Amino acid sequence: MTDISRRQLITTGLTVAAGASGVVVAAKLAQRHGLIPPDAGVFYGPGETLTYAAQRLLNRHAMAREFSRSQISTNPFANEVDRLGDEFTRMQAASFVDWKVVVDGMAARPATFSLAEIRSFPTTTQVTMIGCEEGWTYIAEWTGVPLSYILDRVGALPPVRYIVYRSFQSDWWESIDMADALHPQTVLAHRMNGSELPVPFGGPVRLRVPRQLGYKSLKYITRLTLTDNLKPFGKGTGGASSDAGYAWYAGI
Ligand SMILES: Nc1nc2c(c(=O)[nH]1)N[C@H]1C(S)=C(S)[C@@H](COP(=O)(O)O)O[C@H]1N2
Ligand SMILES: [Mo]
Repeated sequence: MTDISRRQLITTGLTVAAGASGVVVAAKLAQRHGLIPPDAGVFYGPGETLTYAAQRLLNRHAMAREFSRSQISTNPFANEVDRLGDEFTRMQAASFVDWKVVVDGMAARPATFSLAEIRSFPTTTQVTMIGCEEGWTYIAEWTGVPLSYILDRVGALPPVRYIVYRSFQSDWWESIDMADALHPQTVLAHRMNGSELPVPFGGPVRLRVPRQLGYKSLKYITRLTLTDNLKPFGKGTGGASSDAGYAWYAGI
């Protein structure tokens, strides 16, 4: 079954289960579980909310498809990024010894981790596909620290509902909810295909969110902020992409 027909089935199933006024009931259910995407009412109607809520309620633990090593793309396409600038070049020349990832917001023990510390944390490895909204995809092996490990380490407080993550490129920032943040395949990736993550692919460290489209897999991660409210960030829709009109929830 394709992802699209599977998604339609889940949405239909939720609507049927909810009865004749399915959409209304499902919307209430979604509200109760905090499953209204932050961009609802800006660019999306009840249909988008229902898809997001249906995925969240029924599909929360589903794994992104994993591939075998023989399926790894031989010529992966690194999407072009804007100029990273002199400070980045200087850090790159020094093997990113000065690279830091700040973890702040609703944490019992906010922390700043060096790249060396991040590399010393436990890792998982996945062979997954990344896909751009523009249509191209590639398969690669990513190794990284589960985001759940970082959240546990800093003592994420119970009200946290979203993780806002930021890039060295200040106009690139995104957020995910806790279902994705705690998902076992969501990792702070620092290796790709058995080597240190190359700069064109987001090195020294990128967030891999394989359950969502490529634009949620932010490169050059510098900061993770734990929050219960996305309104204070940017235009309040939860990310640079959603502020610009793309879906905040880019589930695949
Ligand atoms: N910091 C930063 N992160 C980014 C981007 C970017 O330009 N800058 N592009 C995004 C988009 S649109 C996609 S599709 C993926 C592309 O990942 P790739 O370069 O590994 O192909 O990275 C995402 N992360
Ligand atoms: Mo993209």
